[in-house]
Parts: sequence; C-alpha cells; structure tokens
Amino acid sequence: MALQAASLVSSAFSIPKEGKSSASFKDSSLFGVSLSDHHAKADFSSSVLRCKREFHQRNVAIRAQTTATTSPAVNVASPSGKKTLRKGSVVITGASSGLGLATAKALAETGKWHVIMACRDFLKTERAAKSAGITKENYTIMHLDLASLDSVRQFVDTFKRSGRPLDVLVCNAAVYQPTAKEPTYTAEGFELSVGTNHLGHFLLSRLLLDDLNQSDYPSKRLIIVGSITGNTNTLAGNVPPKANLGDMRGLAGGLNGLNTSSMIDGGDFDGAKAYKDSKVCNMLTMQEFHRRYHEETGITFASLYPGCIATTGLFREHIPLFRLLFPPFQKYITKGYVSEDEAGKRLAQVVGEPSLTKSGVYWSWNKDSASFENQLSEEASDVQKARKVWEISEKLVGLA
Ligand code: LMG
Ligand code: NDP
Ligand code: PMR
Repeated sequence: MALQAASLVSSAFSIPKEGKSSASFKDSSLFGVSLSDHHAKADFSSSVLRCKREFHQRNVAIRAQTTATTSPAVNVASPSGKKTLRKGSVVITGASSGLGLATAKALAETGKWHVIMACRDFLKTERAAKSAGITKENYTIMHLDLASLDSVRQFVDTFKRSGRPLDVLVCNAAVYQPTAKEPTYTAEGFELSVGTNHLGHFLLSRLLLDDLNQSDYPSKRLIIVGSITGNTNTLAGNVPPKANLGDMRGLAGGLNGLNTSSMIDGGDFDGAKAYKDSKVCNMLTMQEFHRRYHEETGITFASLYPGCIATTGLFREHIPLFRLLFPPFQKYITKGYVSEDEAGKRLAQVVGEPSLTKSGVYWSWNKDSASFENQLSEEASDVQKARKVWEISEKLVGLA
C-alpha cells in the first residue's frame, strides 16, 4: 500500500512531462477547486458545432434521397398533418444497470427515442426497465452477450431482421475484475475484460456500421464509453496499476493465457489493469472509426468520461471496504462523483444533443455539468496504436 501510494504521488507529479500536458487534471475538480475553466471553450465550440450540424443536415438530406433504405421515413405526418421527426432508434449495450439503464431512462423520457436494450440477462433487464419507469412503447430488449462473438453475430442478425433503423449505437457494457487473481475467458478464449469491453464491442460496431450508415436520421452516432482511469494524463489515470498497451504482443497472440499472455502488453494478469487497457482500446477504436469512416459516412464517432458513478454495479467484485468508502471518497474528497441519473443525462446528451455532433471527440463535463472536449492521454490518442489495435482486433474477431 505504502509503495502504491508513493508511486501514485510521484507519478502525479510527473504527469506534465507527457506530451499534451496542458490537459492534466482536466477531467475533474480536485478538493472542490476547479483546475481550469471550460466554459468559454464549451460555448465557443457549441456554436461552431451548430454551423457544422446545419451543413451536415443538408448533406444528409441529399444523401438520403440517393440511398435505398428500409428505415421508416425520417419525417412522419402527425394527425394535424404537420411533419415531425420520427422517433430515433438507439441501441444501448449493458442497459440493465448503472449508466446504460440511466441513459435508456433519460432518452425514453424525452419521448423522442425508442431504446433497444442489448443485454445478457433478459429478466434482469425487464425488471430494471420497469422499476426505472420506462414505458413499454419506448423500449425493446434484445439478447446480447458480449463475451461471446457468436452471440454478437446473433444479436446483429436479430436486430437486422427486426426492421428497425439504427440511428445511434452506444457501446456501454463493461466488466471490471479488480480482485481476480487468475484470468477468466470469453467463449472464444480471450481474457474476459478486454474480450467483453473491447473485442465484443469492436465486432458489434463493425457489423452494425452499415446499418448506421443507412439511417436517414439527421444525426447518426456511434458512441463508445471511455474513462478517465485509462488516461494517464490525469490523477485518476495514475493510480496503479496504470493502463499501458505496450507493444501489444499479448493482444496479437489472442490473450488466451496459454501460448501467450492474457494481458495486452504481454505481462502478468492484473484485472484492474486489464479493465483500464480495455478502456484505452475503446477510446482508440472510436478515433480509428472517425479517421476511417467519418468523412465518407457523416457518422459522428465519440467517446466520453461521464464522471465517477461510484455506486454502479461496476464495482460489484471489489472488496466490501472499497464499495463502502469509494462513494464518499469520490463525493467529498475528489469531488469527481456523479449520480447515475446525472451520468445518464450526460450520455443522453452525447446520443441526441444537436450541439454534440462533432466527430472524434472525447467528451467530459466540468463541475457545473457543462460538456467540453477533453484531451486524451498520449497513449489513448496514439494514431499508430489505434491502427494496430484495429488491425489486430479485426483478425481476432474473424473480420480479416
Ligand atoms: C486495490 O484495492 C487493489 O489492491 C489493487 O490490486 C487493484 O485491484 C485496485 O484499482 C484497483 O484496487 C483498492 C483499495 C486500496 O481501496 C480501498 O480499499 C478503498 C479505496 C477508497 C479510498 C479510500 C480513501 C479513504 C478516505 C476515506 C474517506 C471517506 C470519508 C469521506 C467523508 C468526508 C467527510 C467530509 O486502494 C488504494 O489505493 C487506496 C489508498 C489509500 C490511501 C488513502 C489516501 C486518502 C486519500 C487522499 C487523496 C489525496 C490525493 C493525493 C494526491 C495529491 C496530489 C496533488
Ligand atoms: P454496471 O456494472 O452498472 O453496468 C455494466 C453493464 O454491462 C451491465 O448492464 C452488465 O450487465 C453489462 N455487461 C457486462 N458484461 C456483459 C456481457 N458479457 N454482455 C452484455 N452485457 C454485459 O457499470 P456502469 O454502469 O458503471 O458501467 C457502464 C460503462 O461506464 C462501462 O463502460 C464503464 O467502463 C463506464 N464507466 C463507468 C464509470 C463509473 O464510475 N462507474 C466511470 C467511467 C466509465 P448485467 O446487468 O447483466 O451484469
Ligand atoms: Mg479513482 C482525482 C480524482 C479521481 C477521480 C476522478 C477518480 C475516478 N479517481 C480519482 C482519484 C483517486 N482514485 C485517488 C487519489 C485514489 C487513491 C486513493 C484512487 C483510487 C481508486 C481505486 C482503488 N480509484 C478507483 C479505484 C478503482 O478500483 C476504480 C478503478 O480504477 O476502476 C478501474 C477507481 C476509479 N476512480 C475514478 C473512477 C471513475 C474509477 C472507476 C473506474 C472506471 O470506470 O474507469
């Protein structure tokens, strides 16, 4: 512990050495003091974005006329004869609890969205939707187990056959195994955290990209939930064990723990590190999507850190003492805490807000809950690493 604390303090002080040092601590306020003011930046960028969006909408209108699509018309006539935008159709993985459920609720409440809750436990999800008060006509549950690539393919099939359009895909589900001593594996034999959080979502979003592209909705988006803990340009990202993909020899070997390591960098298994590494992969994947497909498709690719939602099921495998102390620690000491409701509203903004259409952005929120474009760490914004993660991952999931 003493060693960990010492290394935390020393790494905290060495942060500014990293390339984009001005970004240090931007994600949060510490001890109640905001370390930088993002207001001006957020306001400025939103007006730029408005212009961009208007331009983009005109583009979409033109493209929509030339693209054959099975989606229902984007504008539907209301009883008064007035044309209004149809309901958006959004898939959210891991919507049975925590952030995913809160986002589903926030979107459903607007009456503008139909939420497809893509979950591994149907009954749990049904109960969760009911107790969150999401009304029947606003959601559909479809089975998806991200720890099985067969299940991912089956989900994609079922979704396509449902005839629903895909306007926004939110890759939100995750597992975190901070106390596991030995690795466990997905159906295909990938270490569970990276297998579920990254590889499952990688296949899902690759297979659904075309459906997103076919959508005639004014703003179509692919959102992958990232985190501050994968970003070593922040204090939180310097709490050991730190994310580090290294040369990715473990990933290239298939993370199977047999003839290769279960960790991306080839090291010994560490559940907390595997989770943080998986979040780095999520953030790199979002940017690689942006570089490869944004111009051609007009799809907005984004990731985010919604704040520290210290009460969710993510910490279910942590020791009881941690689960007891973590929420007050985040609430009163780091001030990084957000409620599930607030975090759900933040992700719902990234799904539907007209001001958040910029692609390739990692969104965060300041202490007044205003969104701003945050800086990723050097590793999480490394172009070569992003390409390498993409190329290795497509081999592992059978796309290349
Ligand atoms: C570890 O365990 C595992 O060992 C590791 O293998 C890995 O799995 C890891 O990342 C996952 O988890 C976690 C364990 C040790 O955590 C805990 O048990 C609890 C952590 C929660 C932090 C508790 C802080 C205690 C403070 C109590 C506050 C509650 C009351 C608030 C009420 C306020 C009323 C006004 O995790 C640790 O590493 C914890 C280390 C403990 C050090 C305690 C330090 C106090 C916090 C001070 C923060 C200051 C930051 C300093 C930096 C300043 C730089 C400018
Ligand atoms: P929860 O544990 O509450 O939610 C995780 C969801 O993922 C659950 O619905 C869970 O399903 C689902 N899930 C797990 N494994 C699979 C699988 N194999 N197939 C399908 N679904 C699966 O945690 P959070 O709400 O906190 O996490 C949501 C996202 O937010 C994650 O991406 C996390 O990394 C991110 N995040 C969380 C932060 C926090 O402070 N909590 C901070 C930053 C980012 P089930 O209900 O069946 O277990
Ligand atoms: Mg962290 C300074 C702010 C800050 C923020 C915003 C977080 C977020 N954390 C901060 C600081 C600290 N944390 C400090 C100073 C410590 C040492 C006491 C600390 C410890 C800590 C632990 C042990 N924090 C954790 C853990 C976890 O097990 C969580 C984790 O890393 O999961 C991968 C975690 C988190 N801290 C956060 C956030 C958002 C998490 C949840 C992880 C995530 O979803 O990415």
